[in-house]
Amino acid sequence: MTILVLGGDGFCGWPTALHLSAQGHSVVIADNLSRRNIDQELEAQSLTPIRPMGTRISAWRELTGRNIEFVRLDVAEEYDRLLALIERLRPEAIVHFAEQRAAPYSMKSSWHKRYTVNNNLNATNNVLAAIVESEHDIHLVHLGTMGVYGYSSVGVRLPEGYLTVKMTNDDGAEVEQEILYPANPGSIYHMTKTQDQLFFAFYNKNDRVRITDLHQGIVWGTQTRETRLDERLINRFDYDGDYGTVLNRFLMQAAINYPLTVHGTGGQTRAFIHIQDTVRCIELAISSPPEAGERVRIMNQLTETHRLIDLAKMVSGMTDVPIAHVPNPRNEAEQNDLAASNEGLVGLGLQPTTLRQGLMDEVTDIARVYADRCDPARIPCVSHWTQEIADTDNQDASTAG
Ligand code: NAD
Ligand code: USQ
Repeated sequence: MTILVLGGDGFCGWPTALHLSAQGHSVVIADNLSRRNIDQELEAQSLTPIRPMGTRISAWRELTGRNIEFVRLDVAEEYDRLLALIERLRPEAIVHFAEQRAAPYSMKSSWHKRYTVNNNLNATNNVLAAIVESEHDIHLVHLGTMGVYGYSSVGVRLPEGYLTVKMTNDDGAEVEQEILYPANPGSIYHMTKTQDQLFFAFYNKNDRVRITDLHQGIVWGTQTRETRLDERLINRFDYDGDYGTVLNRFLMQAAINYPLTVHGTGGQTRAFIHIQDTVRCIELAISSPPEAGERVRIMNQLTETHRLIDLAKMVSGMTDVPIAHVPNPRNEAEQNDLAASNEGLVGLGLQPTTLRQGLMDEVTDIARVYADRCDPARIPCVSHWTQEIADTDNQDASTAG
């Protein structure tokens, strides 16, 4: 199959591109390298030494004899080039990772809110419009988020995307309808993902575009079978306060003996998946496309759920690094329950990597090895959800100081 990977230089995109190439697919990456530019803006860098795209691709060719083409392209801004690329490649599948994905980054300022909305919504609309204009039957696989459902305790297992609701009509009769699960985003970034869902529903209904939307949990880990082959293929590892996600941050903090930064009580429950399972899920989604005319297929891409305090205790127990309850910069529930179905991907053959299997390897093989590249000044989360939260945080800091 020819597969176009949009955002294929990123944390999920790069190992996915390698994995699909290793499976024998013809893979083309399009990426505008905006994530690398954001590192410059934030004066942060991946804990792991990620190589320039040219080096990554030539190392892959040298090791495996397989070619990956790279096109530097802004999916949100360069519609004509995107369309021309799709018309040239005629891919069977497009995997869409090309969005600004950090919630804290999306909440830093009005500029960051506007950038995230403009980038993410235009990227998704452009891909869909280009698929329609190309007149090719292309399966779009999108990386969405578990965050579209929100994190309030509802007391039921979250379904995979859709909810059956019952309403009473004017004659008193009960009418049943299937709707998208009510969106409840917790950040501007998460909000863009809820809006992506409406684009998908519309293009699917109007143009019969075949779409799989994967509602992914927080990805942890760094390496996959393919990125491990050579250091030039190493995947990125974000640990800074904007892009670092919670479990990888805890692992890196443990490696440098930095008290684990639990926001508030740590009663927040979140969904998790290892990066090796991410690439496998995408492979499964590609190999099992929806039929023509089928509604958008939504699958929850997670393998387990955990309370943050339990994760912190687990990491602390393995490493003896203490836990620090820091003020929460986010506007989110202090605690929530979370149970979610993941039958779709498990049914297709996903065999989950559990957290306990790889946690300590991650500390020893990655976090400790590259600990000298860490700048501890980049660890605190300095993006506040509201001015009021920022003011309270600053007041607390000056009182403590
Ligand atoms: P990332 O920032 O590492 O990668 C995104 C890539 O897309 C980057 O290489 C960036 O340069 C590129 N990109 C962004 N905007 C672009 C544009 N307009 N044109 C071309 N390229 C563009 O993020 P990631 O962690 O790999 O996440 C990939 C996708 O998976 C995101 O859509 C994210 O919402 C989703 N996701 C990630 C996680 C996670 O924990 N990392 C969890 C759930 C869902
Ligand atoms: N948190 C801490 N300490 C930290 C960092 C975060 O307690 O040092 C807390 C946050 O307050 C939050 C939780 O950990 O309650 C998760 O934060 P996160 O940054 O790990 O994850 P999130 O902002 O939700 O975003 C990440 C990805 C995003 C993806 C999402 C999946 O960056 O692209 O969509 O995970 S999900 O969480 O399922 O919505």
